[in-house]
Amino acid sequence: MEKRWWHDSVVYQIYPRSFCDSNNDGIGDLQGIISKLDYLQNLGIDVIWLSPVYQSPMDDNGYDISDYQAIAPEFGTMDDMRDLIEQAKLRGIRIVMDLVVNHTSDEHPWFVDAKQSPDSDYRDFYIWRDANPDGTPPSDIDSIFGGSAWQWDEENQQYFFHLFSKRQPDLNWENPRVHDQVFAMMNWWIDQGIGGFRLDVIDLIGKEIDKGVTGNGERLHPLLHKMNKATFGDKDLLTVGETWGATPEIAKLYSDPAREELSMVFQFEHITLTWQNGDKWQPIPLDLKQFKQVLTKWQVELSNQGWNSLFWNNHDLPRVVSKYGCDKEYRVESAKMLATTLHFMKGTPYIFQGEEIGMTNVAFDSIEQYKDIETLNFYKVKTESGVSHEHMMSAIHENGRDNARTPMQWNNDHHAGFTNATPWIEVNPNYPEINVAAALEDRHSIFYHYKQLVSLRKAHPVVVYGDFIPLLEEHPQVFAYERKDDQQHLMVVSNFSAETLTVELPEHLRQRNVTTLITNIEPVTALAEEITLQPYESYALML
Ligand code: TEU
Ligand code: CA
Repeated sequence: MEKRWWHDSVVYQIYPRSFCDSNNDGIGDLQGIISKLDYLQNLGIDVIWLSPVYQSPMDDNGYDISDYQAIAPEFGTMDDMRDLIEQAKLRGIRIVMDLVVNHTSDEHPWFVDAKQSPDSDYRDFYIWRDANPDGTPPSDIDSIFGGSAWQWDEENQQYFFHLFSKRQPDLNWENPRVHDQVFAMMNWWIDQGIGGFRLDVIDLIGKEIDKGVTGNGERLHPLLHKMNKATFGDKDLLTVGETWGATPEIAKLYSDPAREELSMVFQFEHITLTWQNGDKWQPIPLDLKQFKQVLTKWQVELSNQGWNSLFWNNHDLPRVVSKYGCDKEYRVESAKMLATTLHFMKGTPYIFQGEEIGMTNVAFDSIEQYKDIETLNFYKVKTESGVSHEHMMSAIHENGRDNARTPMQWNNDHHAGFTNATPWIEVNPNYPEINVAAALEDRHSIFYHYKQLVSLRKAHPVVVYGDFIPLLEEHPQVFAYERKDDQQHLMVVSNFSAETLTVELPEHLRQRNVTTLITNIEPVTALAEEITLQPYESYALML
């Protein structure tokens, strides 16, 4: 496999609105991020994935863009953006921009113009269709945010198409003029010195509405190849596609370097295992055996072709320690265990802001305290269709996107040091205990565990390129695997339960002295026939 710079990199995702507020208006901003670059350098990360900071009416917190080449005033100015790129570079950190080109905001000048009349030059930048003879929408495709994907436009007497909110009209990627404009915009950003792109819901741009195709259409891969050739292809940039519907076969199409599409994709198969029938509002408990099967499949299938991205959470998902660990008495142990399990796999790891200090889900009492459009839309749709308020609140506590979006907890001052003003969304009340200042003072903190994981990846090529071999596959509570290359051999063992377990080791791992690379309890120096694991105990051993 040809080595690329992102293979041994670790990416840190920033959700700007919730990271750090420099001017006390209650909203995180670019200068706030700049003020925390030393903190990120200390953690050791190589790349920041910056969620959208472009000009936007903020219907979906910036995933609705009205000008791709301007910064939203609440986040700062283009000078601040240049400052961020430069200040990050001085610390060896590259900035990956979030590229949202499945749709724009309804305030984007293209859409404003398109709406003016059917003869607009930009009409075909979007997807317009007549109503059925009985007035109903042209098809029954649903919006991912609830309701129909078709919005009736009274003035135009036509429907337009939106897979997300009605303020996020989908671009028409069947129109080559859309390609030209988007590619020019991407090249402009590349010229600003960015490190790459995270491509929002990119599996949807090959859609063919009249055939009822949205995700993974036939047009998708040729389009991405075209984008690669027209923009980042020869620029040595990291590109990661958000692809909810990817299977390993599909992921190879995107990320096999020979095909010249993307560096890697985010796949969500392990995430949706705790959603009953794919419905996040019907959460079900984690089945660890299934979880291991899915992750193992991805590790094995992409071992020689393509590249994995590794993540437990992001700005759309609940906090990992609450979801797969224990956010109460074993918060510290289980957060470290989850980190070790992820960071020793093959692929590029992503840390979501606050994960490195073990931030947890939040459980607001009232729906009024929630800000996320998806949460609010579904609360309405579901309760109107008969789902109880109690059920929805508990599903929101479990899987709502605002779990990830409460402000970053910097210290135990008022509002967790995020702002001096009233924050746009309330701080998690556990900030006096869980915050960066406390983590930095405690050499056994989750923060230092992450820092060590980042540096172990750089110190040991086997972590980056070694083969992944699953271990104890049938065990319902232990996630274990080996990593191996010609020189080095690692074993990673994690107890995903709050029980003390004794586990028999396979023959080939018994009776040897070992070196512990990282642990959340005590170092291990030798292996006998079996091992005893404390609640959430986890370690990586060099054999
Ligand atoms: O997310 C795509 C997406 O499908 C999510 O909305 C997802 O289905 C849901 O939140 C799962 O819980 C991307 C962005 O990451 C998200 O923040 C945006 O809202 C969305 O696209 C639209 O741009
Ligand atoms: Ca601010």
